Amino acid sequence: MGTRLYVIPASHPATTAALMLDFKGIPYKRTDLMPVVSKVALRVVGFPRITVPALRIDGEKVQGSREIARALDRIKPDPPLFPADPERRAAVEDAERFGDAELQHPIRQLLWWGFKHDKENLRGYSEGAKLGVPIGLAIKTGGPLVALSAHFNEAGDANARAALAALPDLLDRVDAYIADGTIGGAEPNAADFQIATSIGLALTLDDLKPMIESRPAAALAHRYVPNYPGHTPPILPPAWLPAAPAAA
Ligand SMILES: N[C@@H](CCC(=O)N[C@@H](CS)C(=O)NCC(=O)O)C(=O)O
Repeated sequence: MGTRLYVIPASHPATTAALMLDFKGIPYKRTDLMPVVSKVALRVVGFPRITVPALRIDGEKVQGSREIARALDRIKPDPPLFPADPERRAAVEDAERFGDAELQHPIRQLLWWGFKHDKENLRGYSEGAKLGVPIGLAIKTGGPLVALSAHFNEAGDANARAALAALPDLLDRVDAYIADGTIGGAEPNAADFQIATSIGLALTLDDLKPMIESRPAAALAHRYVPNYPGHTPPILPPAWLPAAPAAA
């Protein structure tokens, strides 16, 4: 049985799983799912949970970016996604957990807040995806799915604003992991792939770019996801955004 990765186009953890499969040199087929519809589709094909990434490999069903990292290392140990040294492994696992549990979601919420306010932006994020319907039609009729996704991701004004306010500290954490060598080293590890995709996705939002682009975090994203699909032109209320530094 072949390897198949189930994704939602431009999903950052799904991109993490794709990068890890490529790193391992494991060929796979990709199934693109529409948000919300994905929840039902994943259950129909036998996954226990309702989120992507979901991977079918060697007859096993593995779901979640962190679970997939461990399954791939078990199935094909070389090249490794985690260092052999226990202390270094613990540091990578800490950074990976941070990327999954703390960094992913605020960026997801800002993205869905943006789609809720202009669903036309979905087009770029779906580039190259095979959704079973023409993308123009999916966008035209996609209002209810966007509203539901924004709802499921709790991407209302208050949470989007809180996500934006949290971003500088989250980016400081990423820069600190790079500075102490946990990520950003010569060889990538699971935390590199986990974190780079969230930063890559954040960089597709013009409103977030100024907060990120001069940071080491941006270089990490350019290295691993140089062509992250999608673009959200300025859309957040200016009052939410940090003031631009005064001209000298
Ligand atoms: N922390 C999980 C995140 C999984 C997750 O929330 N994935 C989103 C896409 S980024 C999803 O499947 N959402 C379902 C939907 O939008 O309907 C992981 O890294 O695997």
